[in-house]
Amino acid sequence: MAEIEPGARLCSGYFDEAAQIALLRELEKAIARAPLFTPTMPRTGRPFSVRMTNCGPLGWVSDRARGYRYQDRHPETGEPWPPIPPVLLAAWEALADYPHPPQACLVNFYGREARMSLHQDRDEADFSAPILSVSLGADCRFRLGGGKRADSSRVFVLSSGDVMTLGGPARLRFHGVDRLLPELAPKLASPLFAEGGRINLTLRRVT
Ligand SMILES: O=C(O)CCC(=O)C(=O)O
Ligand SMILES: [Mn+2]
Repeated sequence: MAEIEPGARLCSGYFDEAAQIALLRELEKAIARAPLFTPTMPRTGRPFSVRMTNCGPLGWVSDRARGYRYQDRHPETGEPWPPIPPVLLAAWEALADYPHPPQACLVNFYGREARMSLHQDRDEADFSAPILSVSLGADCRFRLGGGKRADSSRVFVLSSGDVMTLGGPARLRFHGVDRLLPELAPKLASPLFAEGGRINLTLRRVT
């Protein structure tokens, strides 16, 4: 576990290949119940380049009419989100240093061209809990900025099995994904990665 910036910790290879494959099987089941959807930006209605779904009591969603928010139902099926896979709860317990379990697990699916622009995670009522983020699949260029959008930023490569936590002084730092890197490593066998891509799982306390 390396502290890459105050409050930002990177645990490279936290999940070994067997654990990554077990987690992927759980995600295949979760996505069968709660299909990936394409969120849209508040006001403009512009589609995100990532597709998303969630696990847990609450899920993060966004659309033109109602903007960024958490809700307890899938926006398209109207069903509750599937439970957070136990291996992710165990990772939270081991790494989050927080006395309560996560309430939301956002699942971001990045196709080869997807990216995520610089943003803060600030739709949660309580910033005392960290964000815990797990990478699966293709490597990406992850950008970590400062507390203001214009602050300088640094790029880190996140690889399959890596876990990053943003807590304390890093909890509200801007961050984003510039792009995926060409896949040199063998792909994880999963129908989800038939055309490559990356999955990011973000565990959060919400209320
Ligand atoms: O994909 C990532 O590594 C970051 C995802 C993220 O920042 C988010 O979902 O808020
Ligand atoms: Mn984020």
